[in-house]
Amino acid sequence: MTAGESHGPALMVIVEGVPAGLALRADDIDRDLARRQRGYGRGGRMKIERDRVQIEAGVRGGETLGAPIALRVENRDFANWQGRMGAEVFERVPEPVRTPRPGHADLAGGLKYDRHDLRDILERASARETAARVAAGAVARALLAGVDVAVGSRVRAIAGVADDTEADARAWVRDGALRERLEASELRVLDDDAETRMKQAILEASHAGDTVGGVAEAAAVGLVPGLGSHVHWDRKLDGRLAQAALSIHAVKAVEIGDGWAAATLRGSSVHDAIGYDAAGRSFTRETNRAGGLEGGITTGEPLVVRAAMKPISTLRRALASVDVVTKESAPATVERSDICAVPAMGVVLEAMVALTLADALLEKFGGDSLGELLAHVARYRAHLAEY
Ligand code: EPS
Repeated sequence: MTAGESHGPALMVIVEGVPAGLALRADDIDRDLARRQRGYGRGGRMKIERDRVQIEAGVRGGETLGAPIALRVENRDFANWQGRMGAEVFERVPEPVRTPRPGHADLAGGLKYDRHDLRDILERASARETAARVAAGAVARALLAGVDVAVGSRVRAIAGVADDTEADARAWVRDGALRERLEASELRVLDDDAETRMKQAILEASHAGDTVGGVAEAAAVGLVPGLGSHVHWDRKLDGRLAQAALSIHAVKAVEIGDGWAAATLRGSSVHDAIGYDAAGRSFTRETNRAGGLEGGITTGEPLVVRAAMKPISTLRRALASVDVVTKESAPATVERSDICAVPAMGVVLEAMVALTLADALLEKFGGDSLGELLAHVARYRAHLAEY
């Protein structure tokens, strides 16, 4: 559970259920927080913040205790919002936000929570909250790394410009040249030419007072077959991943494996034929169009989830709106904002995938300590070889 407003004192998150004995350092979390802050097309806020985690509880001497882990990320910008944010009664009522932005939570949230200063909605609806998710996701990532699972992301498209570079997730998620290329790229892409054209589109949108969206892909490698389940709708891992991905700010569509494209093809060119590797005593696939999931269960192939982000709804050239008090037409509120946050969304998607997979892992294997969890996983791997 996260808490925190965009311009409040801090973002917080409590992560529950992590076994004892997992090595966890603030540096591991800060690395992901920094990755979330990057990307061509970000707004002024990222120049103010230097997101760093404070581990407040659940970790002692660099190892988890099995207790709830409490994390805090300070908002440096809070210093600039004295008298307008914070829990104390205001000395002077701050200027209210009264013209909702089409596409943001402003109007729907204002109606629902009966607030006429829409700042009461937008502060919590802001994508700033994803910093807390990324902090929590880094804890999940550390747990997954303990069972040799790695999660990464790449940007697939921005403003209609695609990076169609074919690359096996096993190659770009694990450390190596491709991963380094992704981390060095301002837009987290593999294709330099596509990156140039994407940046141009972002720049043009910026000049026009507009914003752009796109698609990011997250992949997890090293998974055992058997996480998730076919037996109930809410235990199917694809459904749970879709919920996790769609909960990210501005994400409007999710795709697993070949997703939408599979709907246009024949079954014979969609499903992944099965083979057997006698030496490795494991089942094999030459293709992975299913994106690592069949029947809501991991197959052991790379798990591939894509999320489509709409353009950010704060437009410098504002769309038409209505003052929620006077009901008169007025341009929508303009808050400082990003032009494009697709690379950051990819890092958030990694966090949501990691959290969902960590849940599924603990559900299947359990264990109060890391040692117990690893023993359960080892026994299951031995069963798979004997199957
Ligand atoms: C964000 C922080 C926010 C926005 C952005 C994401 O900070 P501020 O409102 O001070 O500029 O930049 O959120 C949105 C664009 C939005 O519409 O909510 C962050 O930390 O990622």
